[in-house]
Amino acid sequence: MNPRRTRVVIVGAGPAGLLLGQLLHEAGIDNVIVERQSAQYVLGRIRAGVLEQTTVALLEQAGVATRLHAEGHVHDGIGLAFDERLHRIDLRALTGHGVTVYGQTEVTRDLMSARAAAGCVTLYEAAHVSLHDFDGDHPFVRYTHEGSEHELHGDFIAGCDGFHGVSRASVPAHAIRCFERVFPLGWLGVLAHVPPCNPELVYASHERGFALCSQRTPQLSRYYIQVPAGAQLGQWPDTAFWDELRRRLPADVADAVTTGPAVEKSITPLRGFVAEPMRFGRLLLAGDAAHIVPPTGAKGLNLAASDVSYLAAGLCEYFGEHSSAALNAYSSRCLQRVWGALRFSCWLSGLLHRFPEATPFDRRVQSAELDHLVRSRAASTVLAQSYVGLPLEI
Ligand code: FAS
Ligand code: PHB
Repeated sequence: MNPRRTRVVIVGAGPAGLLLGQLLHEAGIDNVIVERQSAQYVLGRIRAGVLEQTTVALLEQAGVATRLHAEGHVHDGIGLAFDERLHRIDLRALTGHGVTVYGQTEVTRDLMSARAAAGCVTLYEAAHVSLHDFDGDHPFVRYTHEGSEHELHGDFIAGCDGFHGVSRASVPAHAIRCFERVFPLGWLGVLAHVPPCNPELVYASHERGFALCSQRTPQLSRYYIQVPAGAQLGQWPDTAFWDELRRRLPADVADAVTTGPAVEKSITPLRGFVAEPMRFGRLLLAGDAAHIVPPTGAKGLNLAASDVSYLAAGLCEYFGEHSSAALNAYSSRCLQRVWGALRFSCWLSGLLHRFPEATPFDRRVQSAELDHLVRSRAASTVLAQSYVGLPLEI
């Protein structure tokens, strides 16, 4: 039986939608998630791998951090590789914080399990989702589920349906302003059941292009190499990927790379995108539905979490104290953090990648910037502060 009414209708069961649903449930606020895909499909998407301490704290608040603490790995530093050398940025010494390596897939799995245990309603494989009357006081969502059409009414709609979702697309053009920068490159990512080549992540800047050595567990590694915009997976058999990855790493790091069959391989275009504002009456956007950041700074998932933190606080204040102050401040509060993350991610992307239009002069400046970054404690501190993430101002 599909419910007809709830407090908050959440569109999308990715990390943003699931985390919001869990925080609202913990606060006693009824919510229903409407998701286009199956749960298996959602879990099959391989995405982020690095959690800021604020995201870890949010997952603890949501009661879903047990496995994260048991299986996640706290990293106190990251490596920057260039000019055939590996330099360590000591995040913990510079900021007092590290980051936690724990895949988005596992975060999603933990949130799905908690939601099912709580008996909250998630309507998977809901088709033809449409949003209605969110500029008034009685918004609702229409959708098809198991062959029948349904309406779900609520006090608010949370658009957590990602970059290609229906929520942002439902906002009239005159009410929204979008900002976008598309980089002329993408990331070819490979997930393989092989041990990581280095105890911590390695961001490599090489004349052939950027490479990233990341990981999920001591037996599961995630690697990326920069590819031109429009590159096709068919051009990259596993052997070609591994050869190119190793060419872009310092020899000792390359020698430590264990190759193996790709269990997942995908290409992600690099773009920055922001929709302003993030609230339209009783529709509030969160996560990738409102913004996309280049994955270089490992911010996408963490921004989705901070949006949700602000949104959950605003909805709790609305339903608990009959005040709209926090909801009225939601968009500006999120956007300040979003643009700060974009500043960092675009800067780091510009520093580490090779751009076709770059002149020899540009490349010398890029090298000097990398050199300065590892020689200057002040410069390393600025990088480390942005990478571990700033506190949430609730
Ligand atoms: P999501 O896109 O994760 O979830 C949206 C959900 O809404 C999906 O389940 C979708 O099926 C559903 N949906 C869509 N349309 C719908 C509709 N009409 N009706 C109902 N449901 C609908 N971030 C990093 O920090 N590091 C990375 O390495 C990284 N790699 C990425 C690789 C790829 C290919 C992509 C696309 C993103 C990557 N990101 C990365 C960013 C990513 O992690 C996002 O920030 C994160 O998934 C955001 O979560 P959500 O906002 O929940 O959006
Ligand atoms: C990942 O592990 O997928 C990952 C890690 C760090 C990044 C981007 C992606 O900056």
